[in-house]
Amino acid sequence: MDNTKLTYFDIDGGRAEPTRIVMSIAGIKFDDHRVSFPEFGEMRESTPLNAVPVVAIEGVTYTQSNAMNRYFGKQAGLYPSDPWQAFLCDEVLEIIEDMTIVLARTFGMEGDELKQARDKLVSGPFTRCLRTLDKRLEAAGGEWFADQKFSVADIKVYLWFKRLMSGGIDHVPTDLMEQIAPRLVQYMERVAAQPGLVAYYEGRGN
Ligand SMILES: N[C@@H](CCC(=O)N[C@@H](CS)C(=O)NCC(=O)O)C(=O)O
Repeated sequence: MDNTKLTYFDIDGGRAEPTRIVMSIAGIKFDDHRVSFPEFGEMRESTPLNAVPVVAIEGVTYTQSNAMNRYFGKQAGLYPSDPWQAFLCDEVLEIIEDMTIVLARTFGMEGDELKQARDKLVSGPFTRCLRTLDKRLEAAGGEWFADQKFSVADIKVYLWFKRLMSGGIDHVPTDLMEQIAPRLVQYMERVAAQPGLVAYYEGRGN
């Protein structure tokens, strides 16, 4: 599928980053179209839901990052064929989507308002998310979230927590995972060492 164009912000993260990696692992040649925030402002209304990421396939523009993760994930061998394992994979994808939504609500806040909102996220949804993922990982055998192997769910979890605890999201402690679900720290290292991920970032020069 050479006629594929993925449009998203020019950041190595966010909602499109798992899709970029999955497409690269699948060996799909695509136009990695990166736009600045002002450019997004100009093109926003030309997208179906006034949002990115969007993927144009054979000239038709589609939305929804997790649909992209599943579709390209199947082509990369990173999405379970067994229905139950697919459910476990999907649950994790959607948990991270929920976390993305609640975090996005705090963008644009400042000062005390921002601190209060972020503190609430840390003690509420982010803590619940970490506890739930810790349980799920243990129940799935301790290494991967689904199918006993590396999947799109692992890519999504890894990228989300890497960014969340990078120190770049104000008022979110960088040791949050260590505090709440220390077993996941080792999991993060396992995902970071996956050859597909390593090759993708080597190819990007970082
Ligand atoms: N459910 C959609 C959500 C897309 C979404 O909300 N994208 C954000 C950026 S990550 C956006 O474009 N928001 C509109 C805006 O900022 O004006 C998906 O997963 O692709």
